[in-house]
Amino acid sequence: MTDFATIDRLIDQADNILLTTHENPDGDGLGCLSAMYHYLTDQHKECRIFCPSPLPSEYEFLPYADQIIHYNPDSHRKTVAKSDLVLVFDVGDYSRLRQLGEAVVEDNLTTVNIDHHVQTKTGKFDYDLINLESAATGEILFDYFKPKYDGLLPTEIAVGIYTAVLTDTGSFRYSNTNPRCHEVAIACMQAGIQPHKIYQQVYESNSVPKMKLLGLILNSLQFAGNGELAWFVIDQEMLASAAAAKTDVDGFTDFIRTIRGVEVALMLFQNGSHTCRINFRSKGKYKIHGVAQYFGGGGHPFAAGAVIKRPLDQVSDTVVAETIKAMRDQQDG
Ligand SMILES: [Mn+2]
Repeated sequence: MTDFATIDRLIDQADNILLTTHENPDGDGLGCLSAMYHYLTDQHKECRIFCPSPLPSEYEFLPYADQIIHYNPDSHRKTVAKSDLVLVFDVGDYSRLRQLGEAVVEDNLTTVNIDHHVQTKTGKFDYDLINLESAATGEILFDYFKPKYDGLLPTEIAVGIYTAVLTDTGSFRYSNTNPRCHEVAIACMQAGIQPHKIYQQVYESNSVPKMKLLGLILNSLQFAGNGELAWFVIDQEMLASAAAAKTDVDGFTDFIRTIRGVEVALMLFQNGSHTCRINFRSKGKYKIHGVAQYFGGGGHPFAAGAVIKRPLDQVSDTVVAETIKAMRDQQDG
């Protein structure tokens, strides 16, 4: 396990620093990218941000959002090769860096992973700074930046850090919310952020197609395990009939979990003809990262997911059955 002093040294020695986070990025990973970009350019470092997925529109408000580039090997491969340090945020599973991760391995670049997930495969990064107690990777970055700015963060950094903690705690509501999250929020407010504006950008910018897709989901919602499991399928037909985008599915699993009596919500999303994405959210009675790991994914005890490289109709029954089984095993145990 590495420490902040080591990260300082690595940054000090580097001239071209690459920043990235996982595919289907969330507010935590993106907030960290934004905050770190500010810090590094402040330190007069050459810095680039490449992401394995496009930037979701609700995060376009982040400082330096225009610098968050969707990685494309054809145009960006040479820039990766020129980097001498890669800072990775919020990645518990190296494969979630997709082609960018492959390029980094090919070029034998020095990698640092700053994260709060259980690591599905260890030893993939040169340096790991993991704190499983942190509600968000942004909370770890807050601790990193705080002494550098004598406690008063630049507003640009505070926006990213606050967004990270806000989104990973579901607006300070999930079971991972701890006193530190609120300390971070206080410090970010003292730094001049406007929480209501960030909230509106992140949570009140749903598109009409996204809401139409939600309607289709609600109409086809299924229950199992004495009503404790609510699960739903999103196939390409539903996506097309709502005119929704792939990124529109984010957040639905959290919403379905809000139903009274539901302990676990499960999404089965056909995100290609031969792949599907599954998402688990638990209220806290059942841990669901084990079943996510069973399908090759990972995450946190109460929020996890996986990508399965098989057609949806071949996996849906198995995923539902394994989820029910995992819940039942925990009842017995
Ligand atoms: Mn996170």
